[in-house]
Amino acid sequence: LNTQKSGVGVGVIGAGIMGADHAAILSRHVTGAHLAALCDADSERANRVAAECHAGKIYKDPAELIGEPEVQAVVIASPDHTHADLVLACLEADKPVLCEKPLASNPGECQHVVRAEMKHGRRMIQVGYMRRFDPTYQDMKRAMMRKGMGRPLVLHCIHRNPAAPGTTSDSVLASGAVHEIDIARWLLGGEIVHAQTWSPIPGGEDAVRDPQLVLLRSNTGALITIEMFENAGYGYEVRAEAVCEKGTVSLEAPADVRVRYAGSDSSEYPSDWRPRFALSYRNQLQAWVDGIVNGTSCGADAWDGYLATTIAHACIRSLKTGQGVEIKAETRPEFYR
Ligand code: ISE
Repeated sequence: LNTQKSGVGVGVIGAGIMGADHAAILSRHVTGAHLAALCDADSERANRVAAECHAGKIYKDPAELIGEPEVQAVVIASPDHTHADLVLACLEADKPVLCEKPLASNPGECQHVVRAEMKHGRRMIQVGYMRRFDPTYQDMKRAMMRKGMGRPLVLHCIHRNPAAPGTTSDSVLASGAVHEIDIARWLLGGEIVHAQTWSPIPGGEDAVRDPQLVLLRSNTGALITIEMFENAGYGYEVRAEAVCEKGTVSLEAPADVRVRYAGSDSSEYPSDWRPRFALSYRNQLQAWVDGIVNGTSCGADAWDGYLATTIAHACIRSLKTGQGVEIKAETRPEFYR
């Protein structure tokens, strides 16, 4: 456990599943930083996580954590609708921030954050699209780019959770499918210009339309399918397959242990995403801290966060209207190149 108060002082906002995970990673696995403070509206939860992770200070109010002099950089892991205001407060305080996905609740708020960062004049924001730091996705990208593989034509993505309490038809896309949207942009290059969404669950006042199937088209001509199922019941599973001109590259659900017994062959699925992406979260936090120390940036930036949310909202519109939705391909601003 890193109980030394050396390196970058990091404050974590939110002590829920992800906040607790980030706090634990910071205190156990990240070098060059320490967990300076933790904040949650629920004091009991904050106290418990702070004790487990040796957080220096505990706050209820995120504004106080952001203002704390020992906090030099901030991780935001509070509910999605709070992200934009908290990121803006970090910019205001001139503190680098790693914000859990999505960057904000809607494209307009994301745009506001992007403008504020550009006005600030220095790159301060990383968005927690941690799959970019996952060794298997990195291997997949390398394999897709190998000489002779040819152009990627189709990318199939499957993303299933055993259960996601509070799922809404919108959150399946705005909170779940955003991961696929981001990783598809990262794997394929190019920009997504068209979205269409379907669900086998008919729409209706209280209907939670889960699962959903999304078809995206990139301006490279590539097609992307996303099957998003938040309440699939059996376990956590993420898979992908890229179909290129001369071959395919597939990312299987890694199963570490396989049991052959009594005439059957079985393996287990994790009960949520943390074991599957444990290394990604560690690598992401380490790279973020290294970037702060070296003055460089990495991972998904605020522009990527804006695009992921914009595309997810086009998917939401398509689900509601039953029509395909065109997405304007925007040029990445100079500031984010
Ligand atoms: C969850 O909301 C997340 O954000 C995780 O990163 C993702 O992998 C998981 O499937 C989602 O339910």
